[in-house]
Amino acid sequence: MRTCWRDERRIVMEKTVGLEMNDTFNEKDIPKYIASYMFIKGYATGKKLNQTLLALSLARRLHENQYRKGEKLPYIVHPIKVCTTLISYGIEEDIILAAALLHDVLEDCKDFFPLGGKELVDYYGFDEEVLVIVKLLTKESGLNQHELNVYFKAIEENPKAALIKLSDRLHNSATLYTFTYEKMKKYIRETEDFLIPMASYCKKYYVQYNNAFTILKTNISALNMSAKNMMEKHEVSE
Ligand SMILES: [Mn+2]
Repeated sequence: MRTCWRDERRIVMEKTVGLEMNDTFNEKDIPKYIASYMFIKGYATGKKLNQTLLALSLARRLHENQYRKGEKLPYIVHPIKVCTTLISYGIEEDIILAAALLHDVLEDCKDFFPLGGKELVDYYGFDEEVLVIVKLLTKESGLNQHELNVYFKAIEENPKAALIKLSDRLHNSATLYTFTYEKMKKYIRETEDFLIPMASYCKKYYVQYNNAFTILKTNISALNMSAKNMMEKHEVSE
């Protein structure tokens, strides 16, 4: 009998990083993400987005038992949100949606990637471009201003990475209340200095994604503005 594409991947996956396809998932977490998980699964199945389907199940396994800081939500809600936001803004490219689902795995699941991410291509069969995008999005901690600038500029030169970065920022900006005061302030500043200019640049130069960049820019700007106003009020009343 012919083994199908997904069975082959499954065998490869079990052999390499010790992830078992029949692993059980934390029962209490499942209701918190399953609806949007199934939405992506249905959407990707209907459109035959194989990289996205593979990314969806891999991201779920890799982020299992990780939680969003300050929120009691399983971490996978975040990459899922970043992906569904892009779908709702009209993005339907397999590579982009797959990379959106995997955008935090090299940063947050290092133990599974002793080769630094090559595993995504060599073992899991992702397109080289998915790896390129995920690597662009992976940020070392403790970067200085110059390094940050280099990091954001490199993303800006790749419209697919930029779409994911901005969708990521939109979700994080919407959940800023989980941050400490200092971190919130830094984040708002960073959004102003790097992300909003990035959105303006991309909107102008990547016409094929103009619609998505326009909505991202509008929404991020609005959230950032209201967070900033709130913080200023707080400072005045101190
Ligand atoms: Mn993220």
